[in-house]
Amino acid sequence: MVQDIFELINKEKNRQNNTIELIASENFVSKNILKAQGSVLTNKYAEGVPYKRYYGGCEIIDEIETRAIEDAKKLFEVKYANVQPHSGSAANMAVYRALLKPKDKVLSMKLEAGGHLSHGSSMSFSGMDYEFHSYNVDKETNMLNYNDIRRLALKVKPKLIIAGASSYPRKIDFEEFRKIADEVGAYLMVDMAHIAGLVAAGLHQNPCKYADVVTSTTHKTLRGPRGGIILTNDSILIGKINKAVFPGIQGGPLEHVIAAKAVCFEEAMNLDFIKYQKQIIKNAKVLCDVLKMEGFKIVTNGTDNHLLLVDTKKSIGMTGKEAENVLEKIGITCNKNMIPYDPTTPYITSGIRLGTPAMTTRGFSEKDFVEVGKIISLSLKNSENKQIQEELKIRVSNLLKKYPLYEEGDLHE
Ligand code: DSN
Repeated sequence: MVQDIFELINKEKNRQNNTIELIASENFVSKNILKAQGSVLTNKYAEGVPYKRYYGGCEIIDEIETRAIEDAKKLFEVKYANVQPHSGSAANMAVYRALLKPKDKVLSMKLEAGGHLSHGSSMSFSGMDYEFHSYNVDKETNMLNYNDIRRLALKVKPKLIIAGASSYPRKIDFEEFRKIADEVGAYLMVDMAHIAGLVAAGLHQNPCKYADVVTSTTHKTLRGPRGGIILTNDSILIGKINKAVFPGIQGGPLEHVIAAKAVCFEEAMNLDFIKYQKQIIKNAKVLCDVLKMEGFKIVTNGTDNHLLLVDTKKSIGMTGKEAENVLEKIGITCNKNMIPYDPTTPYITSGIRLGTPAMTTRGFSEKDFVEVGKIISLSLKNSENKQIQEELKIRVSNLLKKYPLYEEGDLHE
């Protein structure tokens, strides 16, 4: 029955309201984004690009998609944008198809060092279709070592180098990557999915200045709807990219999502958005400091961005999987995560990844993240003590009560 679905949606709304959300790639969108994404635009087919469609009745859709493209270009100071990719992986796939032939060589960041599945994992289309080689982070510092990457690039001679990560807590120097790519005659693609909000706010180097192509999702720090975008300054590449997206890998664009992307870009141009992004970083630093004070080992010993990686195995002898489960029981959601040189598997892991974008949206400031850090520490160190876990559940609930998220009637009931 349809009603069951709406009951489940409502339950999920309650779960989001009643949980401290620390998954670094998640966020809470505005009501305007929810409204655009839940709109009648879902009814429309619009294969093609604005003003060159394969269906009639696209005159309004053309205006909406053009608006999204123009806003994306303005926000990231770039000449061309494709806003149609259904996801970050689809954006990456389209770029590979635009730039590469099957089996071409690509150099990207190792998954357990912080990379992404679509950057060449053997389990993903990327690793199956192209010959990926990977660079690691430094064994001592766990940070990117540009000399090592350069040496590897000279050896591999890739056609494409990918910069960008899913769990790297430090700034990435895209200018250095550009120099390496130029030296070996490779294209440079930056996947800025995690840090797109920080880039939009001017708090991280803008990869559009250095890369041939930049891909991103719109739903992480950027706080938009779930989806992808592709940006470039190259007038020839944009043609190839547009063709790779449609008809290459996708059919009809999701125009309701594209409208929501336009809302997201508008929101990101607001001064409040810069304040929000600054607070994300402040909160991540505080959470990191508290956990360090509590004796936890943090990968790279700190963070420059919205996330941190806790080495739970070295800190308290707990796998990431166990830590994720313990925290989930007291109302804190995070994800187990491989750490550099992790001897375990992605399903077990030696650590957890904690991100501050979602709870910063909700209104958490530094003092709240001090409390979050203390709760996490107590919970993980006393995982067998039921009474302490019960007390911590109450502390989680008290924190959440101060910052309501979606109210009754905000969403489909
Ligand atoms: N890898 C996911 C994450 O960062 O959570 C996104 O694809």
